Parts: sequence; C-alpha cells; structure tokens
Amino acid sequence: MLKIHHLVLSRSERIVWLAEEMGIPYELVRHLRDPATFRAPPSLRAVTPLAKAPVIEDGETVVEESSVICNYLLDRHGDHGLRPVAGTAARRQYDYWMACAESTLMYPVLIDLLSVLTQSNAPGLQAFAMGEYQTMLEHVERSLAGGDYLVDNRFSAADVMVYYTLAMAAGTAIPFPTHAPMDRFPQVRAYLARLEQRPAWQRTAKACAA
Ligand SMILES: N[C@@H](CCC(=O)N[C@@H](CS)C(=O)NCC(=O)O)C(=O)O
Repeated sequence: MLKIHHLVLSRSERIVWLAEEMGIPYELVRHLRDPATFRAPPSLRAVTPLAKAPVIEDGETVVEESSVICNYLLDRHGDHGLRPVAGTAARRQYDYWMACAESTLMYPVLIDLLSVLTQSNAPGLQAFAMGEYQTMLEHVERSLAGGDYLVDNRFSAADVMVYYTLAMAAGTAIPFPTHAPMDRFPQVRAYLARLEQRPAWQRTAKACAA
C-alpha cells in the first residue's frame, strides 16, 4: 500500500489531501518535529537523506517534492479530473501554479516564517517579504476574480498545492504569527474557506492534526 510520510505541521498534508480526493488507500506514517528546533526527526532521515516531507513510498519507489508526488499519483492512478490534458492552455496554467506554489509564492512565506521561528529581526528582509506578499497575494486575488479555482474554474491538484502555501502565509497551516496582509485580499480568503469546505480536506485535517 502507498505509504505517505507525514511530518506533523507540514506540506505533507497536501499529499494526504490529494490521496483523499482521489480515493487512493494509503498508510499514514506520522513523524513529529523536534519541539526545540522544529526540524524533522531522525525517523524521516531514514526514508530520505534530505529528511524533508513530503515523501512517499510506493513499493520500491520513493518520491519526494510535493508537486512531483502529486503528478506521480495522477500518472499512476489516473487524473480523476484533477489535472488538465497535456498541451492545453489549462495545462500550462496548471503547471504554472504547481511550480509557483513552491517557488515565487513561497519566498515571502519562508522568509517570514523563518524570521518568526528564529526570532531574528532583520528589517530589510522583513520589508522584502512584505513587498513580495503584496505582489503575490494581488496576483492570486486577480487570478481568482470571477472564478472559484485557479485553473479553468475547476478544482485541481494546483489548488491543493497553492492552498497550503497560502495557509502557511495566513498562519493557519503552521500556527506561527505570520505577517501576510490577508485582510486586504477577500478573494484569497474566500478561496481558502471554500477549499476547507471540501470533505476530503476535512478528512485530511483530522488525519494530520498535531
Ligand atoms: N519543496 C519541497 C519542500 C520540502 C520541505 O522543505 N519540507 C519541510 C516541511 S514543510 C521539511 O521537511 N522541513 C523539515 C526540516 O527541514 O527539518 C516540497 O514541496 O516537498
């Protein structure tokens, strides 16, 4: 059976959520963060030398990186309507958001979270994060105008990827006092609330709870 290694309070929730949406049976292996450093425990290093979550084991196959794991599951078990057909404009949009969730959209979130976690007070860095937050949240807000989801107005794995980045920014995925100006972006807030209504998201929240 598919083994999903879940680092509690981490991006591995994405993979549990996608498996729930697709109805794939899985075994959830929970790893607890070190309470002092918030880093992954040695049990995760036994699965991958990077000791990062998410990581899955599918028989002998080990797959890392959230977006790669999502696409692996869609390749292996069928798209379930969660990924547009290759070569279409919708697929380019999908590929864009899958990548963006862990790159451009994630930069301010990581800077902000790490500043809070390490209690460092570097004003230049914080100013950079705030500027990037504004640009990126405006971008998501505009992309949602007139639609409920990011790609072709249909729920897809790209929403699973982007949701978690935005929930980190909002301080709901990992309960840290982040500084993202979520209150300026009503479409983004409504989008998060909409996704949290999904039964598969709610099962995931229960299964992954700290
Ligand atoms: N881009 C990677 C990021 C992986 C990553 O940094 N995971 C974090 C969890 S949110 C982690 O495992 N941190 C534990 C550590 O670095 O000790 C992905 O999307 O899978």
